[in-house]
Amino acid sequence: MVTVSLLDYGAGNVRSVRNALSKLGYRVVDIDKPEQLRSAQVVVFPGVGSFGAAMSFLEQKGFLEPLREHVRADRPFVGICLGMQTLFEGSEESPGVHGLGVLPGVVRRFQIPDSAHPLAVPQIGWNGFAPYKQSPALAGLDEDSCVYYVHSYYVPMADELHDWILTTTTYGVDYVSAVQRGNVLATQFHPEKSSKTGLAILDNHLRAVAAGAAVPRAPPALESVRASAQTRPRKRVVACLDVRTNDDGDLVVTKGDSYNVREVSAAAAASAPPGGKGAVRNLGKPVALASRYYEEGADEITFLNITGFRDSPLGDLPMLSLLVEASQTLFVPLAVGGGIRDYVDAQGVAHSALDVAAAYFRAGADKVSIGSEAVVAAKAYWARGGCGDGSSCIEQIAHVYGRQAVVISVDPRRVWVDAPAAAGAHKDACVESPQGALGPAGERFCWYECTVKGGREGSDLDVVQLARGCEALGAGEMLLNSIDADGQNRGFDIALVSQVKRAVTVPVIASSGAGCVEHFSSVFAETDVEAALAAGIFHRKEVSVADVKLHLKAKGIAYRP
Ligand code: 1PR
Repeated sequence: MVTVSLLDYGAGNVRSVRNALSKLGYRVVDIDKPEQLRSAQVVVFPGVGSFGAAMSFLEQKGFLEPLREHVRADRPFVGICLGMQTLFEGSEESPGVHGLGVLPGVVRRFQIPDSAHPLAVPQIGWNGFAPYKQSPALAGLDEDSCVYYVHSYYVPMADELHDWILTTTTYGVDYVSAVQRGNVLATQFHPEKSSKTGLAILDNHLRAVAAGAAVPRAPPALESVRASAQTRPRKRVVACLDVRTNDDGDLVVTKGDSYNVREVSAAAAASAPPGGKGAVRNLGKPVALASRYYEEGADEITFLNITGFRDSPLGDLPMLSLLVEASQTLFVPLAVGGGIRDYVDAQGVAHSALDVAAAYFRAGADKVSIGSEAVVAAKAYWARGGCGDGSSCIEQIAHVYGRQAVVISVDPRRVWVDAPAAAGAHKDACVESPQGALGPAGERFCWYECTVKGGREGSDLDVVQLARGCEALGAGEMLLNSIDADGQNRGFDIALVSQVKRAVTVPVIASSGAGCVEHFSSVFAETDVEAALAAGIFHRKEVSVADVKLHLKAKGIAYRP
């Protein structure tokens, strides 16, 4: 059995790399000392966080020289994401910080989106990889294969990299998405999050290394390094599981209508005690449902602890054990939300939002989504005149884990007005008759108020203010729900989605209201969102994730097969 030594410095989700390697049958041990690195059979370095933080970790632990020697000596190595970038001389992410310098060149930042470069930064999602040369690592993969990327910085094409480049990818620019020479492989994408394709790349390389046969075929004759073929980012289909305990204390996936998750049928009302409520709807067990969505081809899975605002987030719900279990078998990105905030537990011990997020990352989450606290943070940001002060949970989590790990879960509700002027400070954020709807008194305009505590309380913040404020504080993505559209099966609120998408440069996930496959193609055709999420139709088996993919294919929308 091959033993793989993992260079884990505790930032972000390294559990998934461990899980992927174990699933493939490798023995995984941790590297804690430079001597272990020197004697390691195979080293895997899944860098997470920022370039500067990764380099300072390597330096403090005395790993810089042993790692350089390991790669220069062509000993078996897999670098992932930042684990690839640190091989270079430096990065625009951390000016002045030296990389390992075993490969020439400096890592660059993607352009901030503008009309010439409309793609969101960070790149979060699935994209292709075009082989620049043939390698055992890519054996058996077809040309439509996709892998998962999460990054704001990239390795530019350069002639000096000619004999290193393994694959190239297009995201506004053509860049180097994997390098390989002999036993050393490093990928910008996350194989451990790239479903069966990613696991195949890891396994292919490690098997080839063990057989002494990892050497790729020679690259094409050098004229000037050019991308091998253009690739396309794919629209993501996300399955969401709202999780809570029911009245019997069981952890269940539930689903509401406009956020009411209790039965409201006449029969349920009749059986409820006087003044009581219908039972919490139970649509299944979280990990079993998530596994079904993974097999059906979900590009990402989101778990929301929908009562996290009122309970002790880490104590009252077994979200952590749920993540630990899910990440053992689901090799796509996992997001978790609910209760990311400072709190004091039943024993009087204080926990910060960063502690909660850290526990989620260690348990297997790739991203955390912040709801109620994001409203608090954005209000404070605007109250300071549009400045951060480092104290918000968004800033703190983004600082340690990177902005791509911080999603804002927005819970907006329509506020109807006769005319934009009646919306006061929100007049510029008014839209007319979203999806042809009118207010209860026939009002033609509305703005979207951000709510907290799962819609139980309103705020004087509109979605544009929330999205812009949170982006400025360091959020990397918006998960845009709609209390009005939730569970209605009438389609996404396109006016809302367009408004938020126009307001930010980070990726946006449209959520709430999907009732059929056509709603997915509409939201992708009518807005620029990167992803669309659904819950109810998947849980009730009215539509499968695979049905959505087939429909996107028929409509010519780029999707992950
Ligand atoms: O405020 O940071 O503790 O986070 C609480 C989280 O729980 C937020 O992400 C919030 O959106 C979520 N949440 C709170 N209450 C509810 C509820 O339903 N009563 N669920 C809730 C939000 C919306 C989506 C749903 C889509 C798609 N549910 O999760 O999956 O609307 O549904 P559909 O396709 O069936 O229409 P914090």
